Amino acid sequence: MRLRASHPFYAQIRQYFIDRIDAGELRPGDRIASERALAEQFGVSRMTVRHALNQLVREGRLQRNGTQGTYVAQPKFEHNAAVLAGFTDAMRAHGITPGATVLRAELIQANQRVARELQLSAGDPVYYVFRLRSANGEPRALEHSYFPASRCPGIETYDLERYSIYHLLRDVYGIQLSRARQALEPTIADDEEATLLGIDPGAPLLLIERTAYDTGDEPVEFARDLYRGDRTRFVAETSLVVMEDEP
Ligand code: 16G
Repeated sequence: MRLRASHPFYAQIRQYFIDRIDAGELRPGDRIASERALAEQFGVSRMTVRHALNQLVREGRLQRNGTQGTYVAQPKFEHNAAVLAGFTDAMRAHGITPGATVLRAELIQANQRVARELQLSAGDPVYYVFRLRSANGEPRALEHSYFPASRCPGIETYDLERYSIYHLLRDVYGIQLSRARQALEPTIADDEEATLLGIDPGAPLLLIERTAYDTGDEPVEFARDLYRGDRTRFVAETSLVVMEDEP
């Protein structure tokens, strides 16, 4: 492929890989030629090649395997944003083994934001659970979840690496979730988040905030979850809402 002088070289190399992946000429698991070989092929510096490859890795098109090389990544996991499911159930539904590492699980006082979401007063007791979630052993998301202490006393004493919190809410506390309000926005990983998720600081993350309600329409969870942008897509099916009074 001849690069055009009018466009940044790294952007053209990035597009070249995107086109070949989308066309199915490069398939998940295929190994990408070395930086040196690509630099020669395109007649550019290795720095320029690396710039393009780094961007493709951040976007989840390519994946690095330690020092062994760079490969075409598996397609991103699609979370159905229109279905209220916990991480465990969402993964199992796709034959993926979910994992959890508990980083914190403690009784704290709700701050203003958490209190507002859970319809409590600031300072009221809430359980805070901070977990690293994995899919088939690969880090996927960081979950900060808050539950009103009065609804699930002692939840922190359960082994939250083994049990799904949504299953505990249902089976131990008799809480039936019925709906959730979710907001999705982009953010980037800070140093700590990057280390935990095994990505570079500054890599894209999807922040999803969820307030989940039970069948009595009382909020039972407020969560701030950070999903790896290179491995995750949120998909929601919509249908046309016909507006009355519109011409
Ligand atoms: C999901 C929820 C999170 C909940 C968790 C429970 C989203 C965006 N977040 O990650 O709010 O705490 O599931 O998972 O869906 P568990 O049942 O596996 O513990």
